[in-house]
Amino acid sequence: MKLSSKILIALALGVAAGLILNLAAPSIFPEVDKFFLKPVGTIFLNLIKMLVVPIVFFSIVLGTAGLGDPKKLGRIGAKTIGYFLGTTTLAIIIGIALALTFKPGDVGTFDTSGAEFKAEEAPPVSETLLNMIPVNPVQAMTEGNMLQIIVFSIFVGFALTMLGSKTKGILDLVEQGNDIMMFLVNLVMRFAPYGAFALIASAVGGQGIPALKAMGLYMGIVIAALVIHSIVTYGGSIALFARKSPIWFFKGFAPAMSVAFSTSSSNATLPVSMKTAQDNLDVPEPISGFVQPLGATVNMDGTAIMQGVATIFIAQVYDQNLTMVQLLTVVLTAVLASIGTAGVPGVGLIMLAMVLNSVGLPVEGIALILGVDRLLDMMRTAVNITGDAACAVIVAKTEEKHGVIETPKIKSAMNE
Ligand code: DAS
Repeated sequence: MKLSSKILIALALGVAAGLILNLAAPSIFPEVDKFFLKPVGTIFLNLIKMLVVPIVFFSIVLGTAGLGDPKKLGRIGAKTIGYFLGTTTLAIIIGIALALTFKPGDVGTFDTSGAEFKAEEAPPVSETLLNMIPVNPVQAMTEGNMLQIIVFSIFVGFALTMLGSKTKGILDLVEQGNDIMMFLVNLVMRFAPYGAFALIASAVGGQGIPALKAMGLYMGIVIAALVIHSIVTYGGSIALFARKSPIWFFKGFAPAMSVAFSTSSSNATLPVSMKTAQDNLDVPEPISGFVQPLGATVNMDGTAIMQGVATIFIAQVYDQNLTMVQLLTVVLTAVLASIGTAGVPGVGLIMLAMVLNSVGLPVEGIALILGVDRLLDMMRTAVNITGDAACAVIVAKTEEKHGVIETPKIKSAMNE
């Protein structure tokens, strides 16, 4: 049986186990969670997180060097950033439109008296963009500063391109380093079904059922917007610009989406996202290695959708009608806020505080949606990485006429 099928079955069993524990045996859930689910889930998470920094470095150096001349790098960079900004803007507009239509904050009564939320200070976007140049690349790697690692890797890859045969040995070394990392991804992925089961069972088992009921409409709107955006924006752009079948795309990328769903982390899923795009979606390594790490950090359409719906929901709960200018500010702030915040669990809420601040809405309103955010984070993370993969497929297809270098694919255990 294919690995992706095993992961999907593990997810289904995990949801069932979580619900049974939550509804039939809530008293034993904490023990089961503490001594089994959390440890298994954490082992899986740490195994793939272990690969993130080296795989981002090797793949972007290889990607940038593999693209050859700087003109091609510039063209691919422009296409990538253009697709990211366009789809994120579309995502948040879909979220806002649905929330304004179905008014989740107007139905039912929400107790805002005890609402408090300590917003972690997210750096202003201008500071993030200024700091993307690493003063100390090694420190950037030890700290896992994704944007700085990406920028440094692009410089190294560019240097390898310009130095050509003089640094052929280094390029071979980087290529071998990338092969090692991709082999380790395959190895770690054999553990994925167990990790996925434990992570989803822990999330569902610990979910307050009353919170799910109270926030049903809010959750329904976010999920509807995620589905609409995935089908219309990603499916539509794959069909239009890559001339490929959306079903082929979603089926091929399913293994990565299931890992993103389990881990709620674009960053942690990155090794799997790249391997899946290269193995199943015909994306050459140089393009996958350039587009997907960048996307995992600066492209978060699923998060933008949550922010659009949550902002309107909180405005409605606090009876604040947002003007068109304020709505446009929300769109701009959410798009900018997603740049620089790495894809880790819960980052969407930190960025939401920035968006609410930008239109003078009370940040403590986030406390209202906190109870259901864990489950929504799983879904929006799967959408975040799917947008990156859609971009990679489209860039790869539109670059074919320029003759992008194909690199040998490593036989993947995922397809066995
Ligand atoms: N969990 C984040 C990610 O990894 C998304 C979010 O928090 O909104 O993409």
